[in-house]
Amino acid sequence: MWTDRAPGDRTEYAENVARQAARELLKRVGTSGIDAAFVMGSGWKEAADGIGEPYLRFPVTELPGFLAPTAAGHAGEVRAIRQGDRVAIILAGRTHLYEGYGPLAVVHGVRTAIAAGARTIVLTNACGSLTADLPVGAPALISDHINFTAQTPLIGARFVDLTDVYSPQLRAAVSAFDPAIGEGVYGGWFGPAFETPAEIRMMKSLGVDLVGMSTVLEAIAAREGGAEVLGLSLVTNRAAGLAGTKLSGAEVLEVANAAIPRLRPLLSEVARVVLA
Ligand code: 8IG
Repeated sequence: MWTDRAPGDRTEYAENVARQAARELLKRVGTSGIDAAFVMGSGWKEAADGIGEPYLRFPVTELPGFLAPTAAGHAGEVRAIRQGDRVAIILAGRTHLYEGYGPLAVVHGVRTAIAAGARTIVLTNACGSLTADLPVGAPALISDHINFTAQTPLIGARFVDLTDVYSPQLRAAVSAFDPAIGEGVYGGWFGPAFETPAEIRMMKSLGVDLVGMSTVLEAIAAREGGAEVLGLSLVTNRAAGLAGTKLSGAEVLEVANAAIPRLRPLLSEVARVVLA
């Protein structure tokens, strides 16, 4: 449904599907609106209970426009948590560009959350690191991004300011809670192949610190929708050519599991801040 639309009407079409999904979401959540959404990337799902105990969970494919995720470690589940009279949803799993459904499918979760009222979008991911300052196993704040995908979720004359894509206030709150947390520029890569060592050298020279295959389009869609964005990465590998070894999916999940004890309290604090 996301790839067969004529140019020109596609963003409006996507917003309509998001409004339908939001209506269905709110029926189930049982409130007139939600306050925040957490998108859980690889490695973060297991730490998501730090956000709170869900009072509701269901397969994301039960909402209009959502696709069954194909990437390993992505369950494709919607959860809802309450904190006082605030509500957040957790999207455990996301659609990636490399799955081939296009940028509108990639940002549908973000658009749905915003159509349901979310003013804060927390985007998490697993990524590679280009710098020893952001070591394997550690979480990092995304300070800014470079979009290498040559894709955009915005079709039409939608000129969105991207000066502070990743909220300085939310970053400051996380840094105050975890002063040791690092911060870096995230390079968004189409995938699914990792970069070549030459591509990593190119990125390094352009100021990239972290590299992954998600987040950038969702952040753009969130800013267009007027929401604040927090970007959290978990470094699971050194980028291609920087370690002596090749990149493997198993290694990623292993590192992610070991990081759970550090990610869980971080997510608790983020939930406390964004649902205050
Ligand atoms: I996990 O090194 C993970 N995702 N593009 N490069 C890119 N995506 C990634 C990497 C990486 N590690």
